[in-house]
Amino acid sequence: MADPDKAMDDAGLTNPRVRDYVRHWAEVTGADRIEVVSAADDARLIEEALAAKELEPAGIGRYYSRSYHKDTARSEERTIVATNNPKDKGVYNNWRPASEMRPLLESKMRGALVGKTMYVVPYLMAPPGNELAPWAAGVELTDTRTVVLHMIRMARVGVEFVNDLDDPDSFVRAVHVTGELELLGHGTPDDQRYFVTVADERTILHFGSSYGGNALLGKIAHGLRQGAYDGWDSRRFLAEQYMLIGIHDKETGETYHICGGFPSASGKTNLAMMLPPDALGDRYHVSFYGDDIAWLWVDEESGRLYGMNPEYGVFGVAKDTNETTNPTALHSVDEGTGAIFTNVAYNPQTQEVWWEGRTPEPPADVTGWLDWMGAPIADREPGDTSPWAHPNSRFTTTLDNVPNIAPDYNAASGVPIDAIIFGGRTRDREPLIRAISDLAEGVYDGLTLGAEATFAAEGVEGQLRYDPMSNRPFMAYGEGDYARHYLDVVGAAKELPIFAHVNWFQRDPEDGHFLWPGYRENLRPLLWLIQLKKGEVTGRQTPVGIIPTKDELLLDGVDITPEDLETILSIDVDRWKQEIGFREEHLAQFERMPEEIWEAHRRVAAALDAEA
Ligand code: OXD
Ligand code: MN
Repeated sequence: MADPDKAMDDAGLTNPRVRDYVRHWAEVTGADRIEVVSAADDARLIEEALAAKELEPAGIGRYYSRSYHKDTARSEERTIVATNNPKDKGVYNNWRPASEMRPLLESKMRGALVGKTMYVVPYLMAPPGNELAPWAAGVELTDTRTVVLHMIRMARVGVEFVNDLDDPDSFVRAVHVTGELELLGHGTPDDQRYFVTVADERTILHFGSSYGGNALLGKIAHGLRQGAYDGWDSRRFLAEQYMLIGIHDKETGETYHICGGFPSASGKTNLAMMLPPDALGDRYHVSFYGDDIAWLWVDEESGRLYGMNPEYGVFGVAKDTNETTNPTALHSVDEGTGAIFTNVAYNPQTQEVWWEGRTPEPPADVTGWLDWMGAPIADREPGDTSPWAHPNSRFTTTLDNVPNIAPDYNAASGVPIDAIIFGGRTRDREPLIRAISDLAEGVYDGLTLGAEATFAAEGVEGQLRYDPMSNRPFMAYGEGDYARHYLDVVGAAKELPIFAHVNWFQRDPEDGHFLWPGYRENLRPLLWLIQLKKGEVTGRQTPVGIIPTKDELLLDGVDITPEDLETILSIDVDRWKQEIGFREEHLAQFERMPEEIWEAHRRVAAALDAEA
């Protein structure tokens, strides 16, 4: 058995409540060794991980890791929010009683670290000194060194973030035990994996995975689920799966901040890392704050809505990241950045990595290349076209490696939010952008956000898989209460942000081509949105929001036909009426949906009827 007190003394971990917690779990898990980690341990831990073959070199100052082949993604069906109050049950949060989950997880974790090291990772999910920092401290206990290395990249890590808390008890207790991955019955009726947030006890207990989305507990479990619950419980803030960017106008010297949610595979990371199109680059600069999480609150002094990215890094999907889609991401994982790649294809002879969409064709010379499971590509049967990299393969890198990181990303104050945008992946109906200035209509729009089902078999043709605010997998409490809280937090701002819905993915019904070129050009509708908020343009009112006129969009240098432009700036009233029916069913599932949201729904429906 380890000596937790000695390990904590040596590391200068003084918070008495943290010490109690570490002692408790050292005893439960039976860990042989305890190691308290800070960011300064990174180089040593990297060396140890290389020596143990948990990592392999991917060029100078970059690393490669491979996970167990069934452990490559978040598992939504195994993810549970537990509390002591059955009223917290929602449609999406997979609620269970805390009294059932806590003992179950303790029993799974009991004795699980005999012969192993328990790493103690104190972290902060906020810029230091931020107004929400009291909800941002946590201590992850994990048995996996590569999880520690990811946490050091994704969160601020060190004992200084928990030693001097105003309330020494106000940290999230986040316990991660990987378990014997081969024996967990992935996807069978006897699945042993449990990813539980006991939200009203501020305790996260994750058993059965070392994949980032399940194992980096600061990120999704604390940064989203626990953060959302705390924000509601305290009535102070929102924790959202949003990207956050700044747009700087070099001519006027002003900077605008936009945050927003996009369901998976709708281009959120690419948007967050966007460069301005060449024609606008002299005037505008886009800066990156974050690609995945924003916490939002009203700043008391200015009365404005503020936002910050609680994370310290990017855990991005590698697939389709290339010079066109996201050159910024490629530079953020250059040699020397300390980036870690997971489940991409790897060539141990040349130390190169590759993933689908990195280049149009895979490397022509397959010598030495291994697919994400470690199988040589050269041994494949002719005609085997299975991907070299896992579709959810990832890169992990810290924020300051991102070339256009905002200069004030670490500022305690956070930044004022000018606009909140939602964007799905929709092949028809949704115009390029529609702006909404009414709060309830904006929140209603977020609640009815969705993405097209990927395969027709998954749903009715033309019907979305709804993903309210892109938070469906992270909802911590009931959706009606969530809507109420969203209205209250944002509604308390003296100057409301403008809302908008964007869609980069409309297609031609005949030949399927994308009507809008996307990527860097996406800055143009966002600039229009800012101009609209400032009263510099008026747009055209439609039943579902204000859309730009052709002349208002800065279109110099854009490759688009007049017909395609016409389509993405118009509203298909019949398709929208069909959508209203789907929305009604979607919203009706949720208890306690505020009347303001239903009124917004009826207003939009009536405006569409009047249009017909
Ligand atoms: C996610 C992620 O799974 O950000 O959404 O990794
Ligand atoms: Mn995400």
